[in-house]
Amino acid sequence: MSEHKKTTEIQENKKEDIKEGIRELEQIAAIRKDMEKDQYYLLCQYAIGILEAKAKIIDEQLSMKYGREIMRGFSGRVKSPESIYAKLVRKELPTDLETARKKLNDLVGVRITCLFLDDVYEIAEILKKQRDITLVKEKDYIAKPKKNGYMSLHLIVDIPIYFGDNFLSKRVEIQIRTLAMDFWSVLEYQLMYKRNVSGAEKAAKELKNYSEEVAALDEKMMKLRNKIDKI
Ligand code: 0O2
Repeated sequence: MSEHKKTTEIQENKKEDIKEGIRELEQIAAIRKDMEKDQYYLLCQYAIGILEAKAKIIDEQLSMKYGREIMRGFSGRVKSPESIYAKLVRKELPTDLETARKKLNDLVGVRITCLFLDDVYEIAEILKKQRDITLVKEKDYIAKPKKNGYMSLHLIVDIPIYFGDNFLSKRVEIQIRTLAMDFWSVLEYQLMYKRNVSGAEKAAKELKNYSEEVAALDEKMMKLRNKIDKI
């Protein structure tokens, strides 16, 4: 290929990349605009607030039952337009909020962290029994960790929101995991952004091994706690 042809091709590719970048930004802006309609954020925050109140009560209930600390953290987030867009692209779906509302389960997400492995399951059981919570899907990445080693219990639920004269159902993803699993996933999340960088593959392997160590440690700590309880 002649030098001139090569330069023209590079310039054409650059133009295409810029056009693609602009299209992407426009679609993210459209998602953001739609999220600003119909009190979307307020209703999502409302759902997070309801689950936070439930988590607080469960924490107190179990703390009284066992005479020890149960939960260590609660956080909630509304998925950002950028993250919605990226997930829709990953799933090869149309990149608009309407599709996201139909197809993504984690537009609203809450995370509960606790000290011990059995607490994860007890918290989940209590939540599942609540009359106003409808379980849509349960994913036990503790019993069956993801390929990369990710561990967490995910409950996809629908909860009712009463808002003025209106009633609607809001889907929320509840992630419940131990502190050790949470600590692990923070590092894995950072690694996700460095996937194709040199050294990332080696780090991913090391992290996968640590996931097994986390699982073993969680198990040992729970057994030790039981022994200490009997002393
Ligand atoms: P972000 O940025 O946290 O929002 P589904 O259609 O429900 O079957 P989905 O939603 O991909 O498919 O389900 P999954 O695998 O349960 O993932 C939901 C969320 O769990 C993710 O949201 C992450 O928050 C978390 N998660 C899942 N897998 C991993 C993992 O390997 N590492 C870490 N660190 N977190 C994970 P997002 O949208 O991917 O990310």
